[in-house]
Amino acid sequence: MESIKTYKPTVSSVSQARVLLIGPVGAGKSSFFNSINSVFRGHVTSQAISGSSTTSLTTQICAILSFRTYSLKAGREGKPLPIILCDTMGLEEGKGAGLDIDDISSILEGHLPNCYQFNPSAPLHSEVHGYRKSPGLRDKTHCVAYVIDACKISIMPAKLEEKLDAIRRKVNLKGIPLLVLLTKVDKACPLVKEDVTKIYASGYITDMLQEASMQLGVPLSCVVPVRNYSEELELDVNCDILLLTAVIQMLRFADNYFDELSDRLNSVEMKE
Ligand SMILES: Nc1nc2c(ncn2[C@@H]2O[C@H](COP(=O)(O)OP(=O)(O)O)[C@@H](O)[C@H]2O)c(=O)[nH]1
Ligand SMILES: [Mg+2]
Repeated sequence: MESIKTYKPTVSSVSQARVLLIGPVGAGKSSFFNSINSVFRGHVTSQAISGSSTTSLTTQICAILSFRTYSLKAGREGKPLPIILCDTMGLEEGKGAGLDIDDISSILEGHLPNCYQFNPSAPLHSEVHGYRKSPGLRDKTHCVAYVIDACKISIMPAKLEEKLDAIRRKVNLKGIPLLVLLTKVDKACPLVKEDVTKIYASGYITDMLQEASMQLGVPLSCVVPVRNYSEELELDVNCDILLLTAVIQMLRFADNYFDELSDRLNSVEMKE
């Protein structure tokens, strides 16, 4: 917690690392934000609406607030944490459903205002209220996290896989680091459900991490298992450890982005 609180991006114009969460409805994006918020609050909270059924009212409400940024604080009256989590509306399989590649691009580039509502029948254009025409480095995405349900990794629809593949290529081109949050590890393995410290001893989980790495085209070291707070009322230090490890990984990846950026700038200057 301390190393997260004291993290500072290496670029002076940026005070917070901006991490974009992308994944299908129900994967645990809102729950991840809630869980991190809970760890720093010291008790379980649920600011972001999270829902269980894809047709439930809560999910519909979530979809209305289809893009929003969440800031986190170190405790109830604490200072803002140097990380911002951006939550997107679910990524649906079909074309024309959910976020499309161009919307993702606008988010990555920092054009979208907070709480932007996507309209599937009218594409995003630069005249929408709050659209940032020339976003700064602080508005851009510094790290992308795919949020994927561990139980669904082996039954991922081909359309969704294609979409994630296309986004990965775009994200790679922009030099933005990508990691995968594998959620619901408790549901995926009874051993882990009982005792989350068994996570790296579980054969199931090892297989799932490997499968996620292969299917999504990211190195195994970029797949991070987490167990979000979902039904429980009390914090558990072992869940906290996984959650905080994921955040630290995000911050290290954001650092890679900033380093890469200054390298690119230097080589441009050298050419000139
Ligand atoms: N058991 C378990 N349930 C989870 C976990 N993460 C999320 N959930 C549940 O999965 C459902 C969907 O989560 P939500 O955060 O709304 O998904 P989103 O659509 O990606 O924002 C909710 O009922 C959560 O309580 C997890 O790690 N373990
Ligand atoms: Mg959500």
